[in-house]
Amino acid sequence: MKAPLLSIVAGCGVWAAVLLPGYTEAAIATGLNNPTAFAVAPDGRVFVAEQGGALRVVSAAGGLLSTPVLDLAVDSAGERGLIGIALDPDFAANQYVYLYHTVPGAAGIAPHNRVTRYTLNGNTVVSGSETLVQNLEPLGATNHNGGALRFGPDGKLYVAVGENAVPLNSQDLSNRLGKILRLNPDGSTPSDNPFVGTTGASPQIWALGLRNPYQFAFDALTGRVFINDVGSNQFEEINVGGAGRNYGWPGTEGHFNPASFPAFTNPLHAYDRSGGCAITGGAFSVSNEYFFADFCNGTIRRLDLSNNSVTAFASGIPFGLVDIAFSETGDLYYLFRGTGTLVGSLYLIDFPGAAEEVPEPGPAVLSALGLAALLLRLRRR
Ligand SMILES: [Ca+2]
Repeated sequence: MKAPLLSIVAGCGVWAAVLLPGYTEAAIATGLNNPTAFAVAPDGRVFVAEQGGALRVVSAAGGLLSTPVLDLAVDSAGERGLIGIALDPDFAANQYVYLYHTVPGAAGIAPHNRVTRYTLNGNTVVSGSETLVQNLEPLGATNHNGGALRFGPDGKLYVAVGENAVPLNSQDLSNRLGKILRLNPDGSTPSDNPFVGTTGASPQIWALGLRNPYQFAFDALTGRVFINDVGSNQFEEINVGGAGRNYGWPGTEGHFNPASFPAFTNPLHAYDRSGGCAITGGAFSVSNEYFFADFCNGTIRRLDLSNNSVTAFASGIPFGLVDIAFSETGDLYYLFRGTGTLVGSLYLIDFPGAAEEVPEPGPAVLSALGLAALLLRLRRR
């Protein structure tokens, strides 16, 4: 990262993550109030969702803008609230941002999660641009909402939905709880979804058998998708996404004998409570690795996808690590929710060496324009 260009927040070095030799970190923004998720724009801005409903902007130069883009009225009880964000693959042109948020209950209406699209104009929202994408099921419990939104390389909007603390929802195709949904960006259902035509099934379902898929990530280089499913009292899972796959909750948790559960797909990696308590953010590097974070023990680890071995990458981050993603320059952001006297913050871990000159492609695919820019940039070196 080009450190001199960044406005590093002074006086907030309240912890120092333990990093591998050669790696350094810096606070890019502090003062966030219970942040839950973030998205990196092609221009280097970072949009951060706060649970209470505000969408905040971290400028490309670093530093949190004082005025939110918008401030939604949400139900933020328990794990509800503004808990997911995605930028349109064509964000630079259309300025579309998609948010996953809990609509408060009202007379005759139970609280429920909703995906809404807004159009931005700079760091403000275009008045009247609010567009409903999808309303989800009425909620009972306040926990297990999922919330992550991602665009796939197919241009579809994938939505992670928790089982709302009713485990049997995850195996029930008649509702969308405990599933990954696949939608057209306008909320309509793609005709090639796996359960289109299955009697009694919601055609929006793409994968099932998940408990609380808080975050998931697409690999921009290969198109594969990994789903991080928060476990109950046994294992945190990284599952390889696939149309129609069933990841087994609540029948199984963690690895199992396939002969016993032939309908289920084993996780690629699972770890027990000695390795943390809740898997949160995941991000693919350009080097065939998958980085993943744990909420409770403040670690970011990396899964080497050439041999599925896991090694430590960062530790010593306080309780409350909620999301990670690579910057456009191939460095790694992590989002800390805040706990006690420690305020919510966005940090950036600088990757040394040549890797920092290789941009991590955007959330969907490396566009022709992006490829041209990359080639131009490499040529200039
Ligand atoms: Ca599972």
